Amino acid sequence: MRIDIMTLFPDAVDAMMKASIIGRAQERGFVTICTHQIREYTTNKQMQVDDYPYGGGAGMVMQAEPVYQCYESICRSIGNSRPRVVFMTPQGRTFNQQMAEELSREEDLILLCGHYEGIDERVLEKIVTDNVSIGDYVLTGGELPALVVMDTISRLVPGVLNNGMSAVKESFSDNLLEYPQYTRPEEWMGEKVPPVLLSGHHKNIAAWYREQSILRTAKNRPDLLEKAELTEKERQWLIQQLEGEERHHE
Ligand code: 6GU
Repeated sequence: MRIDIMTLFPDAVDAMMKASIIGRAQERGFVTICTHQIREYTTNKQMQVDDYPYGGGAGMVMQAEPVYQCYESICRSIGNSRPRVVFMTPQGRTFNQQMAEELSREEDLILLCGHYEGIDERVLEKIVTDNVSIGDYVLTGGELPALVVMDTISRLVPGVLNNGMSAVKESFSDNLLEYPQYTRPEEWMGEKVPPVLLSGHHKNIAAWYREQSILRTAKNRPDLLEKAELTEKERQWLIQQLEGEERHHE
């Protein structure tokens, strides 16, 4: 998969994407991430990309032309194909795992990061296919959201994670959170690892994982639990657990 990012801060994006698992995925050729400096597509001497908003108001607006020329240059460099263009904006649809799975199936993808108070609407109308936000809070620019989106998408590309299963059976795939995990030593600061995990009884261990996932989701993300598929037995068990804890706190 290839991702092209249009930004005013390509160095910041490059630095982050060189690190860790995504950096290794790039070295091994599973994903290619190319940053593009929008400023390089200005035609004025000062290389200015922003200007005052028509109608007045606070702040500056990024001009249409440099963004458009940057986009055209990317399309030319990928054989004149027209990939989806994702504009990172707090006005977009809230990003989630399902959107990541869908985007990870694209061969090419372009991410557009805005700054200042926004980008001239006319270029957005011409090139943007998807508007994506990462949550209900406002950041100063689209770079951090673009990094979030790229990290989430990249790890779903086949081959990026060494263990083929690890991207599948995981938080959100079944609307349940991950169970707690433990490693050596068996006792740390007086706290022991749950005995079932040392039992070697795989069926009991799997059942314990499932219970812990359900319990965590109920406590931390009741909104997710409503979408999870629990058996009637599991629902009854959960009610008992939560009632038991309530008594414990009294
Ligand atoms: Cl995509 N951009 C900005 N500037 N702020 C955000 C966002 C995006 N998503 C949440 N807040």
